[in-house]
Amino acid sequence: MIACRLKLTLLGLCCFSSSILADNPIVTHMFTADPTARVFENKVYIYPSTDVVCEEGFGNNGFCMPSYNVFSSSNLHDWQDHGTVVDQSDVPWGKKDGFGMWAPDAIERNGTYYFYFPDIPLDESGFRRIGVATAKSPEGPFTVQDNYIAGVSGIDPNVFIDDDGQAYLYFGGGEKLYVAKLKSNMVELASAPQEIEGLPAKYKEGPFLFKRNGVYYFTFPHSPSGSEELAYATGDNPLGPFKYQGMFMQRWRDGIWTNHHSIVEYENQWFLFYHHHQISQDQHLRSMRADALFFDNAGRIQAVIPTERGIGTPLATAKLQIDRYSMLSDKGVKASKTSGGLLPANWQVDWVENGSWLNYDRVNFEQGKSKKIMVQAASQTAGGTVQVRLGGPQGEIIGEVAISGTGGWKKWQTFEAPLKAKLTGIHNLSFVFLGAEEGYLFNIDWVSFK
Ligand code: FUB
Repeated sequence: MIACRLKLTLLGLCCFSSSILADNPIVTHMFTADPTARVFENKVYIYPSTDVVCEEGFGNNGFCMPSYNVFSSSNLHDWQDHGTVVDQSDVPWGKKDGFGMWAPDAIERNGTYYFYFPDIPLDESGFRRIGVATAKSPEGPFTVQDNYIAGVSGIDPNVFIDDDGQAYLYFGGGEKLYVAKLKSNMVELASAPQEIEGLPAKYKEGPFLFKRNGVYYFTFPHSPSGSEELAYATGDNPLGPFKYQGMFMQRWRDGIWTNHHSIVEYENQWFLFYHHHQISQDQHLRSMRADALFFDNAGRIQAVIPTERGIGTPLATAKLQIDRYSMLSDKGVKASKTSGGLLPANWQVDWVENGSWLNYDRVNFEQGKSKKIMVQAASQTAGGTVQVRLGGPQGEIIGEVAISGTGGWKKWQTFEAPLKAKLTGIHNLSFVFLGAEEGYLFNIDWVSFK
């Protein structure tokens, strides 16, 4: 999935850029957690923390988190990894081997980008202090301020600037969530932190506030019992009090305790960014994901169900990872992880039986240049046919690719057939798998329209 990797060292500044084609999880070559997404300069930027495998004696609460990266995209499918924005070794006031760089946030004010992050202070004045780094571009380079924000002790900073220009810093700290006003310099408090009122009991962290139609939505991971669900409260003042409105993403029940999120509107659609441990199955090695988020007519956040497909709109000419499907038929097909080691992660469509299908939504055929369908497939036995349809498994047939035996379930070959329709713009596709009544037909790695 990593199409290219460039590393340039120019005048001592290190610029790094690596491109990624993403469904869910968004990043498969490293572990990324606590994603804060922001819209800057008409693109979505994500600032996640990074999880690494812990060496004995390092990190805490099982997490080993040395740094932050930044990723950007305009179609939410093709992401650029701009590399590390802040590393623990860059923080003048932080422990250089603390591995405690927990959830961050970023915001722009008057052309300066402010990056807020927790770190373990050298002066042992708290579990975490919150520092700020600044840059003139959302990608950096960021310069870390000499000291942490005085008067704040806690984790998971989140910053919101209201329409009147007043900035607010939200943060967590041992079950409670707090808010303080920030001065316009964005690095000093303008009021003492106060506990947010109106929230339900039990552990809460990861505050994220946004405003929609004049309503302040205060969202947070909450653990009423067991792992964290994503919940929210609403109010008419960024300082609160808020009224608890319930949960909008259920808690994980497969061995990961945390979830951590951000919510952003981009091109008239709201999106939820969050994390899970799908690649590693280790709750301390997480991967960021995203799905669309909707409000009902009364402004209530609708429950978000995690998908493999995610939020991007890939070009038809890309290698479409259809194992990151939008919908899978009830039986006769699976999407299995193929990577033996932890990273990079990859999946394939497999255990395919006659009559099964999958849908893969939102493929951009642009001006209609694609003339043929290409399928990367492997088949121990006789193969079969991949029928490509528009809109669903009963939709118009736009091509049929015959797959023959390749001599092994991992012996990949590219098969192709003409694309029968001149497609322009964005289409939802369906792939229907046909072949012998008995047995498995083929595996598929990717599909592309050239
Ligand atoms: O990633 C470390 C911590 O776990 C975050 O700061 C919390 O919000 C939780 O996700």
